[in-house]
Amino acid sequence: MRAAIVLAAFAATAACHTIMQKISVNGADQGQLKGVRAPDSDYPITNVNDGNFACNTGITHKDSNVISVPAGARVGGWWGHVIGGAQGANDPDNPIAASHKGPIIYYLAKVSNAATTGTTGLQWFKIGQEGLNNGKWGVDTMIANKGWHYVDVPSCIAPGDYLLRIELIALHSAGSNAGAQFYMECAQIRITGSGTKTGTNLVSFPGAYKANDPGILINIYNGSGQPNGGGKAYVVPGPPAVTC
Ligand SMILES: *[C@@H]1O[C@H](CO)[C@@H](O)[C@H](O)[C@H]1NC(C)=O
Ligand SMILES: [Cu+2]
Repeated sequence: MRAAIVLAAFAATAACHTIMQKISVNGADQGQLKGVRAPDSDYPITNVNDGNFACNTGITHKDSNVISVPAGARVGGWWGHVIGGAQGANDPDNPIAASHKGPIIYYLAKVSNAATTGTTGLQWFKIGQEGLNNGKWGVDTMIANKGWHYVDVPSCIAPGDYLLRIELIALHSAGSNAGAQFYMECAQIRITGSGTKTGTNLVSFPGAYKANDPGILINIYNGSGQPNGGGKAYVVPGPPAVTC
């Protein structure tokens, strides 16, 4: 009960959110907001049926860059509390408030032109994720890496244009309906190589998630208030990731 009251206070302050705003490819920083579609607002979406659940709402940062990504490359996403990173000096909530435990998940959708494509009606497939391992969440890894988190693009992905959907889910208030916070941004990429796959287990956004999925409607705290999934395995939302 006590934990619930503390959590409600966290949710009410609402000043501790995040935005994914740049990409790296095999360690090479692609530049702030280059090839990335991002909003100015760091607020999450909390309705899994939101029409803009694919690539977020209120997109104000969008250019025509398409980032070249060799199949098999390690791609990084970089989060900041606000656009640019920290909000003022010694911002304890940059890249995100440490309370915001949850997974980081990566999807691709094949498109004909990554710079110009819309985001409705796309078919997405998962390429990677970090949920909860030994008490450590994907978000914990991202904070420890100063805002960076990585995925290896499977080597079998066919060349061509894709949107890369990078999603962070904060579960600190997810014990009640619509309490999970979804932070997603999309990057415009062009995969090179000789792969042949354009995805399996395709899903739509919105559509792929239900409000009561076990990884979305979940009390992550154990009886001592530790955010360790209550000692149970955490089921990352969405379909299985593609395998080569
Ligand atoms: C909650 O988890 C922590 C470890 O993360 C453990 O030390 C503690 O005993 C657990 N509490 C309960 C009530 O299970
Ligand atoms: Cu927040």
